[in-house]
Amino acid sequence: MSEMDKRLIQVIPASRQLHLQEMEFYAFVHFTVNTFTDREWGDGTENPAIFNPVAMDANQWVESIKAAGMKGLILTCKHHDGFCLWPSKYTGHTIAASPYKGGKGDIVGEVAAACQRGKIGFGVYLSPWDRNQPLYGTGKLYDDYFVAQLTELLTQYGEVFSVWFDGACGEGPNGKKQYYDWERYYAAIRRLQPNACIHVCGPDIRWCGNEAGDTRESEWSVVPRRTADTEKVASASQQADDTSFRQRTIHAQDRDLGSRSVLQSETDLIWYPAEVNTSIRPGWFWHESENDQVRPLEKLIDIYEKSVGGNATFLLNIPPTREGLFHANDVARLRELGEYLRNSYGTNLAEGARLTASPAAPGHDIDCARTADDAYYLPAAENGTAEMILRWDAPQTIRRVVLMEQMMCSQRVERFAIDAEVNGAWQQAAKGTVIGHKRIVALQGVTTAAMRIRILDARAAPTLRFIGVYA
Ligand code: FUL
Repeated sequence: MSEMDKRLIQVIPASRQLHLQEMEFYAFVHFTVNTFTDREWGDGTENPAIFNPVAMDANQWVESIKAAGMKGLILTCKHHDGFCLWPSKYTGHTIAASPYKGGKGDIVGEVAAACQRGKIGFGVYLSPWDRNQPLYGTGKLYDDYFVAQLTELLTQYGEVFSVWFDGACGEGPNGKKQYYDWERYYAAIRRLQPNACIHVCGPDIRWCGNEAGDTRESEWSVVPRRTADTEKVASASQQADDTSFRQRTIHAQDRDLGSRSVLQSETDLIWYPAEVNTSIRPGWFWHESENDQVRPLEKLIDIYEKSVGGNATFLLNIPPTREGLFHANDVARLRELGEYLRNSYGTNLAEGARLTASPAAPGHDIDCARTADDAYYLPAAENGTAEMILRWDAPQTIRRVVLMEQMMCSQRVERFAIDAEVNGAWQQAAKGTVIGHKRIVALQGVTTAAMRIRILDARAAPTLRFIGVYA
């Protein structure tokens, strides 16, 4: 094994990161005064009296989310407008000042309880940028305020799997900018919810670099530490005005974050996997005019297969209406997506196949790759290659192949190919670069009685935790 390979495979995920990667697909819910003003960004001057979701039902959200196969929900507890969906003690600009439940409501509490009942994860989005809070731009005083609110969210609502820190950032109500004490925020989260991942402007999960749902062909989880640093750049967002600026993760838009050539000269490497965040509609918030613009099923399948199946997690936003319900069009689309996923990935043809492979290291034979538990196949040779062959008694028509590495051994595979046996000879049916947590390979309905997977380049010996083959 080369010195470089040895160095690269030392970088492995923390258990909170592993857990999030296993969740794969989870929901974003954008809800605030904007839902009632028909805007995407509020300016902080909204009257709380406008907020009154009369048919609010967090259980309906959770049921729809689960029907789509999602494993968690991240709620915008406070967006840039500063309005709090829980009765924070530290500001009057909250749900307690709204007519909702006569000022006695707590939507964060309702959603957290619905997630617990539905046995899915609950996560919080708390916008550092607060356009209502007079302390914004004062430095430590605003940091005190922000940490106090974080503390409320992380101590009053049970286990939290995610704290999502947005990069959008501008001036507060006094025209001042705030420079956030990120390290202090991170320390509070680690102390109060050590299992929560801190996303985007945070050290655990990186932004994929766009909001359209695109994934790179090669999403690397081992990247230079500087990739996690933030910088301030002018916002490209439509809503931005001249004074807005955006705090973004440096290099978030670079094409190649972690190939061997990028990492060669880097000495400080971290585990920092990608998350793909996008909305089921054009906007993040609900707008009546977008009821007929719910994304087509085919588009959502494509994003799912490229993100979850491209070593990223998929965070899909569904905005509730003014009533406090997911709209019927979104509910229907989520159900269709769940049905597609269950039908497509329900029966693994690899289960009935004879499976052989290059000689294995002791305790890691190829049968370990039959189920997605922690056991994994590991070839004895450390030269970065391996071959696996599946044979069936009768030809099978194959549309999808799913491969998973064992992330506890780092991300190793750099290049692979899949072949089908046609008239007694191997023909290449697909090729790819990284596998990581999961790679979904689409084949155009290849009919064959034998399939071969070749790992062509890997850091040290590749690991294979799971092989799935689907009609
Ligand atoms: C952006 C925000 O400005 C949008 O409103 C939305 O919350 C999105 C997820 O992140 O930076």
